[in-house]
Amino acid sequence: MEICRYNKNPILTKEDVPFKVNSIFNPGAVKYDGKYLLFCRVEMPIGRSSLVIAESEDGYNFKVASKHVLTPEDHKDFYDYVKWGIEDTRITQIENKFYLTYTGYSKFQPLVMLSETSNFVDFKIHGPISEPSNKDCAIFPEKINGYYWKVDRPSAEKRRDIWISRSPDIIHWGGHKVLLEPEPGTWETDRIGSSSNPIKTREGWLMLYHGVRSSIYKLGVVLLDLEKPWLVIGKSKGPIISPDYDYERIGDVNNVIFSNGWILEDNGDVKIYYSGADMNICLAETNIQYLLSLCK
Ligand code: M1P
Repeated sequence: MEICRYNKNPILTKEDVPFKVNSIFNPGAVKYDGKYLLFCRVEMPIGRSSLVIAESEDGYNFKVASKHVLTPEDHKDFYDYVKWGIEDTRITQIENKFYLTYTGYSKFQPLVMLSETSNFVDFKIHGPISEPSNKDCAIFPEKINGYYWKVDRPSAEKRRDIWISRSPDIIHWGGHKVLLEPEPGTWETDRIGSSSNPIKTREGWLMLYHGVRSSIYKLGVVLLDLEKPWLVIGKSKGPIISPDYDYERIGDVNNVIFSNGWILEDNGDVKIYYSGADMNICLAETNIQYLLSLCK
């Protein structure tokens, strides 16, 4: 199996949202209580984003909830950091809790927000876990060497690299290291960012990431050492999926494939939820063995 787009893509567009939005895109993904949940970003007519849940029994047919699950206004103590929107959630389950990292956007520029939930109804909002400018944060699904670990993408001057850091309590982070730099002169030369929370495999932590050249967003995959997750042990030689279809090429931002959620099934199949052109939600399917083979 290579990487197969679902033949009914896109699986969600703004017409599927029961209230007025500009677009629905960039969902975090998780399986909860036997159902597939997408934590979708909806850009409201005013141009600021909130989050809404779409739910499915089978991972293909989703129904969007009739109201938001999280809005900037819900972030009472942290409103100044999310006033212009909350965007692009990554969801990680650690034991019976789900941790959500997402971008808070405001006049202070993007930063990483953290919330937790155990039921997707009540949320404990912890607030920023980075300074600006930072985004594309994903937390590893278990402790390694006694620490929680995350990847993120700080922006400094002209640098856009993926960094890794660790925490004793998931709130306070340190030990920052550069994990991955864009490969000069290739499809990812301008910037990279982590796409998804890493998946544990026997061969290492598998992580999806996006790379950009000339504003064209594509996805790649990288393999990290199991015990020393700051070591890259393999990487796809090129993009694994690129914007080829109209629903990926034409939209609010042309030529974008962006993902921040994937789901590993018990049989090793992987559902990659992604967005085309910052406008819709699509699905591509593959499996772990194939993704690992790309990193050799
Ligand atoms: O327009 C494509 C994407 O651009 C940004 O991603 P990044 O800063 O990582 O390059 C994000 O704003 C993302 O929401 C958007 O889909």
